[in-house]
Amino acid sequence: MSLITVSNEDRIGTIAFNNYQKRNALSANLIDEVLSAFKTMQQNGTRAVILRAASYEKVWSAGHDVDELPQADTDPLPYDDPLEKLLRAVRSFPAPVIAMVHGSVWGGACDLVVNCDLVLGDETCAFAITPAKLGLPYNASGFQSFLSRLPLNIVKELFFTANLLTAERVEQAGLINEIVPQAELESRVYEMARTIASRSAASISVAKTTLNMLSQATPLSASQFEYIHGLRRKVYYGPDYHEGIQAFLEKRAPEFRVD
Ligand code: KFV
Repeated sequence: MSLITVSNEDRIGTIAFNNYQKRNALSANLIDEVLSAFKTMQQNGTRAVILRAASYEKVWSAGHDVDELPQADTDPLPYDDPLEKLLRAVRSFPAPVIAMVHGSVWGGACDLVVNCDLVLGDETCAFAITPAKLGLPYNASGFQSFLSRLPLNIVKELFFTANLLTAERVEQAGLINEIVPQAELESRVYEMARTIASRSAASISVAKTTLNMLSQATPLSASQFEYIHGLRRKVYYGPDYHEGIQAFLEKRAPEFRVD
């Protein structure tokens, strides 16, 4: 059974997560379906894509499928991880991708939202980034995406507390373009997509590529990158990551060592 629904009308594509049983977790299978939908939409000359959940529920997406994370001693977020492939597909799609968010957004799904070009949410939307609950070392490209969108202190609050940030706070911080009342969310998102579709596709495509490159530009040297990667390696080989994943799988709170 399909884990997403896909539609396309007037060159506006819609990709909707449809696996609420698993809180729309971003499993490899779900991501495969999304990647294939993006490919078809690119071939069809789609002018804007809306990424949403199929129905209005409490959770928009629970993020990376934790069951598919390695349990220890392996980089949990390598370059070829399905989530990383999805983020690159959103960034490289030649037309804008708009996230339409009702409900809570967790972990890697927050990364997905900040990689979308535009984000509209309603008063129920809230964002939590939870690697500190899993003892997981987040990757540099992920931090960079958050930093290109949010002030450093907000990124730190999200990563250090793993608490949900409410709609009002994420709007103030600039993570989303606009909070819209729930009853108007869908019409506002599709209206924005129609406006984009009426403008020059060539102009928008080059604007997206250039803005993404400029906002991701970084002076990090190769040796600094390797230093960071070495720090990450210590964490995913260490006891916190092992304990964090086990605790999630056993549905209990993690007990991280305090020494
Ligand atoms: N991965 C795998 N399974 C998940 C999942 C996830 N991220 N989130 C939920 N599930 C499963 C859960 O195990 C349960 O399965 C079902 O979905 C419903 O979840 O076989 P089961 O027992 O039916 P519940 O019962 O927990 O749902 P609810 O009470 O509505 O709570 C929703 C929510 C989202 C608050 C809770 O499920 C939750 O805290 N999920 C984990 C959220 C999270 O920490 N996500 C970040 C994952 S790590 C990540 O994305 C990355 C990239 N990272 O670096 O850390």
